Amino acid sequence: PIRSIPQPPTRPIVGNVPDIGMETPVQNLMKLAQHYGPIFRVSFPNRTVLVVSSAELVAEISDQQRFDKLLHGPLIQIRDFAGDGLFTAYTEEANWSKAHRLLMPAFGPASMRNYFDDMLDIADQLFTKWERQGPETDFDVADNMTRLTLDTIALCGFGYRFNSFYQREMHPFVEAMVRALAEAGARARRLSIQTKLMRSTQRQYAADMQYMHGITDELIAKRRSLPSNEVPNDLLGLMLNAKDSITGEGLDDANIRNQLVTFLIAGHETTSGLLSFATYFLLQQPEILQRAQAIVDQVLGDRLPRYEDLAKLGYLDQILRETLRLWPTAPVFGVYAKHDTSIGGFPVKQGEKFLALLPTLHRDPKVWHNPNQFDPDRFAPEVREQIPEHAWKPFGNGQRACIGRSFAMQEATLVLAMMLQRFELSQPKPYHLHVKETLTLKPEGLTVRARVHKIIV
Ligand code: MNH
Repeated sequence: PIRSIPQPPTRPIVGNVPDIGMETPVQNLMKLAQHYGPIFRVSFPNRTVLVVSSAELVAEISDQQRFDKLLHGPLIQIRDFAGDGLFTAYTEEANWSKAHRLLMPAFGPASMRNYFDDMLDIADQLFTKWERQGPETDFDVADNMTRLTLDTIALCGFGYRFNSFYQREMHPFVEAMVRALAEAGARARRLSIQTKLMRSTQRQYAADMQYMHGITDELIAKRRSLPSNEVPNDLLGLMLNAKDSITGEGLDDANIRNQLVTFLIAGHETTSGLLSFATYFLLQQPEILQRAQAIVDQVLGDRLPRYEDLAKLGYLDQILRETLRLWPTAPVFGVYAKHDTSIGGFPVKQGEKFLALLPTLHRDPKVWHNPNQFDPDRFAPEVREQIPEHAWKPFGNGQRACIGRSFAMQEATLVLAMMLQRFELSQPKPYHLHVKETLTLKPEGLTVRARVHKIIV
């Protein structure tokens, strides 16, 4: 018998938009998935999508023979400022495969080793500030981690210092980006007539896009002014100079600008959230915090971390993976059916759109025992092979998966290690988790105090 795919009751014109809401769409979808199960339909004014959240069904839509990346509503809007950059390019756009081939070397093992000193430089700025401000200061975790990850991608990728730790306010790039991302998300849920009537919102959106483009132009100009013997061989160097092995072409100027906006955004938002949620879980579970700190003390002693130490900090890697299981900071990815097919016994038409809802996938009770419990031992090396291939997908799928995965994990492991090496962390006041959504997720309002554990020079 053909079952039909469930859908929450719809209203005229707006469909299910009221069920999804504006502030916390992902958390609302998680609640709907509790109620409607591992596949359900939601309707927007101009489209409908199937929300999929069991390991079994996500394994099916991860089959690249039958499904390809979908630019879901907000991603189409983000093309306004990220254009055909890697993240928002269509797979069949020539610039996707060209940039993918050309930029891959910047994320290979040799490059990762190269980034280490710059990552250390920025993390040291953060923790020197914590030392100087002292044990009575309440630090806003997400704010501090955002300054850190933004400065890190700009320095490693483009040799540029935002110097966020030397300013009171967050760098204006972040403000412009957060507002533009929020507006892109909101546009995807509004009727276009609504947006047309919002004149001041439109002006702000245009100004924010112009500001971000201005920053990228500055990065390029600064690089072009360097004497040739000082030009680093980094991400920006590849963008400006490398030639694609297949077409023989380089990236054009418009595409370079799009890649710069893309990497400034994709290269910091999600890693910042990961570090913030990891701090949240460590404060929640002091036994895990202590076990991690003991390992850090043993591996690092009283000296600065070195690249070779990272491989010995596997328990921190487990903590980060478990954090990404419960709160994957890029919480959804989309695919569409390349031709007529079926999943889970439901017929599927060519072009049908799907969203993989990762926080619910990552709590599938058929895969995860006691799924809401934070337990890094799930990712212990002896047991992690037993996790089904498509049950944990915080970095997306297949050829369109995250290109920055090892960059993010290296940065987050190093920062966590340095934080635990230098400080005893504590929570100034009880904190009730409040997950803020911009497109990515962050624990809003989480604060921490840091008493010196070891002084590292
Ligand atoms: Mn990242 C794609 C998650 C860090 C640059 N990233 C993706 C996707 C997910 C993702 C999920 C796939 C999205 C989709 O299918 O629509 N990324 C993360 C997470 C972290 C992260 C959870 C940190 C934790 N990402 C980074 C970092 C960089 C980066 C750091 C850059 C330095 N990510 C990208 C780019 C893409 C991407 C670029 C698009 C890749 C492509 O489609 O070719």
